[in-house]
Amino acid sequence: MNIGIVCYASVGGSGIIATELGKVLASRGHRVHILSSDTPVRLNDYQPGLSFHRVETPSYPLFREPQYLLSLANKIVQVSRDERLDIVHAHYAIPHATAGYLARQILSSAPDGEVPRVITTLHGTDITLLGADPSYRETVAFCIQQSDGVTAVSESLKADTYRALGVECDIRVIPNFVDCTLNQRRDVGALRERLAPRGQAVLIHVSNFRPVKRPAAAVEVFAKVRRRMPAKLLMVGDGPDRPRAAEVARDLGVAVDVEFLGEQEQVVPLLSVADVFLLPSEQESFGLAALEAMACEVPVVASRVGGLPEVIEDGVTGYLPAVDDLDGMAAAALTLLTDTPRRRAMAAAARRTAVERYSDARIAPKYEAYYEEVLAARTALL
Ligand code: GMT
Repeated sequence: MNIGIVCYASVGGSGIIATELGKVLASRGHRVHILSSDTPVRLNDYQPGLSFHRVETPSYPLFREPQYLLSLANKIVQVSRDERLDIVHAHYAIPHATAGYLARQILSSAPDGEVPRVITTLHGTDITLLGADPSYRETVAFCIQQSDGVTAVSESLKADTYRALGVECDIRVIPNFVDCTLNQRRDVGALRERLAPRGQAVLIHVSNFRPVKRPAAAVEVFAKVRRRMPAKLLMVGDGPDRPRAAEVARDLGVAVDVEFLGEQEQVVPLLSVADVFLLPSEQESFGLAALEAMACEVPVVASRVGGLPEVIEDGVTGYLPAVDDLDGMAAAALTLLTDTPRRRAMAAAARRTAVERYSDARIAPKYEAYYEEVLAARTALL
């Protein structure tokens, strides 16, 4: 198949999944075209069958806002014509579902033009935070509904979409995935020695430090753990809540044991150092960062929200206290850090879950089958 994938280039789960999907599909013989405003973070090496199309958005003194939706729709039209795309797969509804809809309308207005099918994958904040906002709601709902196919990354997000947007289309759940060959625990003794030189326990938080991720709460949980045992916290990522998280670390007197590492391209070595992953998010439709930790044998302590209970089995691959129960999260982390046999068993279960339920080899065929189904529905209409 010829597949166009539209995604964000910034650090974030939807762009990562879109790019990783492009790589897997190309390795399975499809021709994949990734469309974005910049090279996505995980699109680092040349791969046969995979190409990148930059969306340029010209500025003009009259505009106070960049006209990205227009330039993206235009680019989808061009790439669809040049590459004869069968599928345009929009990752994150805002504004990608709208750009896909516009492009399809433009293409179908041309006589004898080939019209690709538009599939939208909902990732989370495009529904729960932004899509439900009255400023966007009607347009987002309309464009999702107009897609030829819609997927959501968890049952929880599917339910949220029906509830928040009132759409009536069928939504297929295809969960996120992880490359379990690349994402596996490595021997990083020297790095661990450097980051935790006195044999301290190592906790880690990886996110884009937006308010919804609550990085400051991760520091609060850590401070409670630190009161009971020697430990270090690695804070990986960057974003608006980083200064607040650093301030909380100072206020709670644990700044010396909290390392802010900023955005990191190579997270696997850092996960390989860690004993526990902290994800105290306010909302999380899936929690890709948690899944990547699990693939690296790191049990997760996260809030019991959204799609996290679908990914993390409470008491088996991690712990899921209520979102405001920071004491519970600290107690769960302490259980893992002090009970080594239990931590090892949960680490192994976490890896097993990643391999058996969420490996790319297991999930990519689900997307292929869905593409085929959507294309077959078109053929039936002709
Ligand atoms: O909200 C973010 O932090 C980023 C966002 C994205 O699209 O990049 O993440 C959402 O999509 C990820 C990939 O499907 C999910 O793993 C995250 O759980 C989801 N974030 C939220 O629901 C808050």
